[in-house]
Amino acid sequence: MGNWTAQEAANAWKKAAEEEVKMAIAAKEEAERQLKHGIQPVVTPTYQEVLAAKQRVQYREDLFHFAVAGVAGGGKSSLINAFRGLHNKDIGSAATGIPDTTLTMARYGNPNAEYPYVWYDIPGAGTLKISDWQYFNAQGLYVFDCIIVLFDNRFTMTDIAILTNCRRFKIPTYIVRSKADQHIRNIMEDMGSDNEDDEGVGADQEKKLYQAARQQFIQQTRQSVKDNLGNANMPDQRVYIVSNRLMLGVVRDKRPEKVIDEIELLNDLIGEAQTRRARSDTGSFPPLVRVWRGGLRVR
Ligand SMILES: Nc1nc2c(ncn2[C@@H]2O[C@H](COP(=O)(O)OP(=O)(O)OP(=O)(O)O)[C@@H](O)[C@H]2O)c(=O)[nH]1
Ligand SMILES: [Mg+2]
Repeated sequence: MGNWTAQEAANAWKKAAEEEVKMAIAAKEEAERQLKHGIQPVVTPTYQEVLAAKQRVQYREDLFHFAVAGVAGGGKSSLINAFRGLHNKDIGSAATGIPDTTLTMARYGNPNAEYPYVWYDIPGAGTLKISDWQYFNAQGLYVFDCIIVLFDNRFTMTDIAILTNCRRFKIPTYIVRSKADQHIRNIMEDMGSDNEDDEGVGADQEKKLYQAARQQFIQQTRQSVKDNLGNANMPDQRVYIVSNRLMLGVVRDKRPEKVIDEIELLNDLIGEAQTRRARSDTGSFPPLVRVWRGGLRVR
């Protein structure tokens, strides 16, 4: 081999090395671009992982497993308590109100063991130091039968990430906005309500203000979810607007006034469980009216 060919070989080698570096940079840039656009690497759990995740959550074929996911402090535990007919301070209820209360997944059966529903309060994605898609898989969220994505102030990319993952695993999802009572009160104050005088002269004015604030809150919530889903190229999906206390009232058949979507959410969730059961043909969930003591009445 002469000098020239050695030089040529060296050049070829150098060129190949450069090419390799170029490709590595391109791959890195592509990964970063995808990251920036919230495109997640597709990670499919293995059969063993699914089994382990089911074991962790004590999955049972004869139960319907609802998970409530969302930001820390958004009202997940409070909503689960309401679904179970419990006040936040009742014995057996999920702890609420302490920042980052729920750091590990907690499981809550229905107080009446006869009812085949079980609730999971899962830690907010923001409370853990892992990315959105790692959150979904790390928490084993793919084993749940239905996932409620709860948000309080902003419908975020984290919420979108959960919905995207649910689509991948064909898990039915419900988008819920919590604390409607608080949000409406805030808007009323912005509109000039003094928050007093429920009776006298100002009562009428307050009622009108309430109606206006409520209308505005509902409209803004529906629009912002629609926009956010659209921006993320997700199909449109209903958002259920609720307050925990009114949800509790509905569950306890107190027929509270001022409900927004509480009754429909409860109905639709139970319907979801019943549909699944009908599909899998392994028996049927109790009819709606037997599910919660007192039953439900649709508006
Ligand atoms: N006004 C109002 N307050 C609510 C509602 N839901 C929850 N809260 C309050 O919001 C605070 C947080 O509620 P939690 O249920 O603890 O929220 P969380 O999402 O479980 O919080 P972490 O477990 O810390 O992630 C508590 O003080 C609740 O009382 C609601 O619908 N209306
Ligand atoms: Mg909690």
